Amino acid sequence: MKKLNTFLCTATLLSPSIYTTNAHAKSHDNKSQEKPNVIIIMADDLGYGDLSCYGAKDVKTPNVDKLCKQGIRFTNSHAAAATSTPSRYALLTGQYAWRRQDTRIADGNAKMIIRPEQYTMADMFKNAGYATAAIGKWHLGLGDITGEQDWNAPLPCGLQDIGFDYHYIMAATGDRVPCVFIENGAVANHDKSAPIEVSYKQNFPGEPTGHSNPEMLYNLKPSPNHGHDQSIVNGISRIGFMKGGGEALWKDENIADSITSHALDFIKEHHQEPFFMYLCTNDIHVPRFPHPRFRGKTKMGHRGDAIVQFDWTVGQILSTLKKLGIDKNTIILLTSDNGPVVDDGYADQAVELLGNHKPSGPLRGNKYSSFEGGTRVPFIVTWPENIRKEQTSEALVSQIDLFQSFAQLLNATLPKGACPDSRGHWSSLVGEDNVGCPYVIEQNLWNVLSVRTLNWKYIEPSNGNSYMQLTNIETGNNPEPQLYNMEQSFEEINIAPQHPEIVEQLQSILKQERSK
Ligand code: NG6
Ligand code: CA
Repeated sequence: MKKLNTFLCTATLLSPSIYTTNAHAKSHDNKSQEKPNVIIIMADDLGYGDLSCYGAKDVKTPNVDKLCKQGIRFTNSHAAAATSTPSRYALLTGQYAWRRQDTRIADGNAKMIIRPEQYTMADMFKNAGYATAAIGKWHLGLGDITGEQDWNAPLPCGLQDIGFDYHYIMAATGDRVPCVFIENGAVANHDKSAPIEVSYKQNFPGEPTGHSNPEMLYNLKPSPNHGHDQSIVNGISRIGFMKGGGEALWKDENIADSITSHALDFIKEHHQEPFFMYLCTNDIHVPRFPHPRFRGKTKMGHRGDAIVQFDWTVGQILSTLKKLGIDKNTIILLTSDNGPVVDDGYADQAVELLGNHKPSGPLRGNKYSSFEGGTRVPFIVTWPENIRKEQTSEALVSQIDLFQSFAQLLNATLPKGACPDSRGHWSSLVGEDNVGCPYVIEQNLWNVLSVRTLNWKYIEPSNGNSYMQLTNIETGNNPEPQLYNMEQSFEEINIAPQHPEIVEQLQSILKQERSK
């Protein structure tokens, strides 16, 4: 049974004094419009150093920079995990993904990982009277049973069961089948003449793959040994096997346009009521294959041009909000699900053309890693009506805390057990507190945990490889405990042997968290 009891979960507005975090809040005649709209713009694999407002020189992101100037740029901001599925799970549920066994990078035919009885951030907004939408990359499973979805019929369990009124999503990633959009629980633009079948076990008889038919890869070829050499869609081979799709199949060069236009439509349709939009771009995940109008905008090839395409999406959102006159009372949070990676499976020349660009800026490690580059991500918060512009905050913040922080904004009463790991830090998000939370926990690809405080970083010992050859990434795995003084130098010198007392303190935080 669905968990929602709207009587128990009513959420009311905070008193105006709490809303008015700075002096210039405006009054509205229409009561419902006092509630700010909330848009989370979640980029994919965008690194701490990939935006010009975070120091990138070889790619210009004027729209994100403009957004950044309108509010607060956070410099010590973290995703809960170094890969997509656990990171997004934590954000939407307020529960650390490592508490569950089934939250690793999901296949495109994974069952819905967030179960209908779980209370999500979208449920909270919906109960507070918001129109809610998820648009773009999903990657948290669909349907009731893994591998058993009928992609030619409405799915039995979907985002409508976890608080989203509307969704237009990619089931998993651009590099995983099925390569179609799902709109409100069914394949968008479904083509009856080409029924869809999906398998992550075996190919369908007679269907070409990147492995057996490399001559069909007219758009992108896989990098050796990564395994993106299975079904071919739009001249690009993927992870997993699919058959059919016909007219419904996406064209990679149009994905940003499709996601953006659906986001703009949702905003236009709901601009007269409060809305919550979870907008997840496909950019800049692989396969990077930006629209021709963005090609050559950087000297970094598809990876750089995909950043420009991401920036365009942000610009479209900003100008639409402005045109509709709702920009001032819209909160935008722009962030990324995990750190950057250069070669993540396709021969798109990202490595060869990288030049001096540093996707994770000054940080050590990249996507997948326990080092900061894995989980420390861009994080910009704006709300022109109530947040002072041009601020930089060093507060320690994590995406896990967004749920409870938005609950503070909404003054929401949450059901028992909701968002168990999320802590309310609204004052940090609006720039009133520069310290943030006492610690954040981060998870790498191998489920190794780290504890980050304002000054320290502890990485627990593990037996995994210290280096991921495929992606050329330092994993942070080490059989010895690691301790870094983050005030002095990022993660250069392991000083665990010199500071057993601090190691012990941070270990006890982990132990305590694990035992919850
Ligand atoms: C990895 C894929 C990578 C990417 C990642 C998910 C291989 C070798 N690599 O397993 O290409 O798809 O999963 O990325 O299969 S994420 O950002 O969605 O977590
Ligand atoms: Ca990602």
